Amino acid sequence: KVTVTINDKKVTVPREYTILNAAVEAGVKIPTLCHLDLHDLKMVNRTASCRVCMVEVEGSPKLAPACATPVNDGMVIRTDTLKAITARRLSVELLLSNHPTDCLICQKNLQCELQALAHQLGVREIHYSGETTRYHLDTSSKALIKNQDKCILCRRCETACNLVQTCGILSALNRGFKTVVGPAFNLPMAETSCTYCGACVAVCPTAALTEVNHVPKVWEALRNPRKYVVVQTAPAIRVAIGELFGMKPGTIVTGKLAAGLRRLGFNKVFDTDFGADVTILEEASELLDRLENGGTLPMLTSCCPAWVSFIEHQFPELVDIPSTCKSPHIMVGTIIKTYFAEKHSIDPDDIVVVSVMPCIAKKAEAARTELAIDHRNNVDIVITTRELAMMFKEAGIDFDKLPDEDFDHPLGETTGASVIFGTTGGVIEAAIRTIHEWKTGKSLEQVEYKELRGLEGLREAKVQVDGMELNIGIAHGLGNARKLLEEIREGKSKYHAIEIMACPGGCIGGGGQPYHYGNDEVIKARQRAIYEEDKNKRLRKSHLNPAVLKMYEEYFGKPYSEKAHKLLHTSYTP
Ligand code: HC1
Ligand code: SF4
Repeated sequence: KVTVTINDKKVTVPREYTILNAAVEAGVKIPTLCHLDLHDLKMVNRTASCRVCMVEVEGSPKLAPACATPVNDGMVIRTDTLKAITARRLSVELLLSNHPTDCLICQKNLQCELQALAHQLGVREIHYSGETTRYHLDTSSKALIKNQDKCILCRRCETACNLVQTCGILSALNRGFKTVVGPAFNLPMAETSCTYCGACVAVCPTAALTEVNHVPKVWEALRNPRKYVVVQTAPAIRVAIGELFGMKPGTIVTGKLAAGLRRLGFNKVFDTDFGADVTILEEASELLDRLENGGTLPMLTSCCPAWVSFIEHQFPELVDIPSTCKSPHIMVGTIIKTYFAEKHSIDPDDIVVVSVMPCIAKKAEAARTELAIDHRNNVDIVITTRELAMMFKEAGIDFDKLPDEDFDHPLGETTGASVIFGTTGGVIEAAIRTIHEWKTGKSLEQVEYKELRGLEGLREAKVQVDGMELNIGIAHGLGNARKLLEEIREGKSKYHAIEIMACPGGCIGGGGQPYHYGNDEVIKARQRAIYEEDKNKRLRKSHLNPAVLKMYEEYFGKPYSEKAHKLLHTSYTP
């Protein structure tokens, strides 16, 4: 331990701390911009490129960046001297001098960290002017927009894409004033192996990387009297969207969410969790089939589209190992345009399915032609949690005053097993609950598998099921997934089943969720809320969902039937 003094306050901190870490302990706020430290998720950006956190260290003629300067015993630091304040303002003004000031119409308006910093420092004038750089807007992808004009070269996206996700798409090109961050040869994003995981979008402090905005398309569908517009919402939305209306992270707003969607005018408000329950029935059947009939092992979960795209691009020889199940929201879309449409005599061509997802990769997934049935996409529009919040605001819906309402039935009836899909570890826990009861024929009393929970990037557990020991692996973050895939490729994997989610934390940490601004307590609070929501559910096992069982009886026959295969499963393209 070492003792340092910051603004006259003494603190004793671990030796490996930076001045910034120590300042937090001392209760002294140092502004930052490029810095990012999601400690538990192991996403740390310490490039010290923005020079906003400059502080004075006694005895040193030069200012030091607090984020990248280690503490020493006896160090005396001041963050509030005229010299430090002037340097900070200078850095921000220089950034602003080459940054568009169209804040009013920017996708990140009021959510931009550069804007917030300029406000915090009281910047009212930019004293520098000179050459500015202007680039072409990259709208090539179906999921994200890259606006180089708004990039401040903080390198957070590079850290997320290269160090955490190991995708290697984004890096600095050129030198000096001409430096840009982009794919090799500055190719359009759609021509790269980008998985659209959105990890870069989640950490970009400005609007240099944002999701493609599909809100206008939803309004257009809702305005069209000939369209029957159905919405479904992912498990992770209900524990996060409240943050955009001033609620604490981890506030569960399931009832308000259903009520708000109804106010927007959707014909039906369904729940993706229904599809998660169906996924479990299909995926558990598939795993048992592979275990009992010598199929390919380990089986990998397939609900995360960024992860699917990652395996297709980077491990093409392994595309036969993920489960063939379509993801839950695609299943719900399929069920709406087949079972539900037939039952209610609605022409599927008149139905518009809108998915509200915490994820930007779902936008690209919904457009995949191999998921279509009779050349018809099952999900027509995907909007993120943030986009839905914009719609509520635009419609003047006072979200926190909404009453609690239920989803519409039958595709709104769900279990706790489907809720936990929203966090890392949840899909496999849900599957085990069902496999256990199916194999033993006995009711499982202890449904919470604590050994599958947590935020460690790679976790494993042995689960006993009817005398059979299942080795389970869990990875979240594509860098962690890569490690498990390399083991499989080398024939060294000991697992029977593996859950993979591309986003650190799982869907709760998705690239379409309210920004966490580098605070991993936000992700932890959402995770706690997911488990609490599961606890509050009357039914906690997918195979007991009465609406799902009724649908199988009326339409699919049984899980993993030929019809289920045709409509609810897919294949992957190496
Ligand atoms: Fe997810 Fe899923 S859990 S992928 O993480 O399997 O996006 O929330 O909707 O489809 O159910 C996301 C979340 C979501 C699907 C489900
Ligand atoms: Fe990299 Fe994911 Fe961003 Fe694509 S979406 S550039 S893979 S971090």
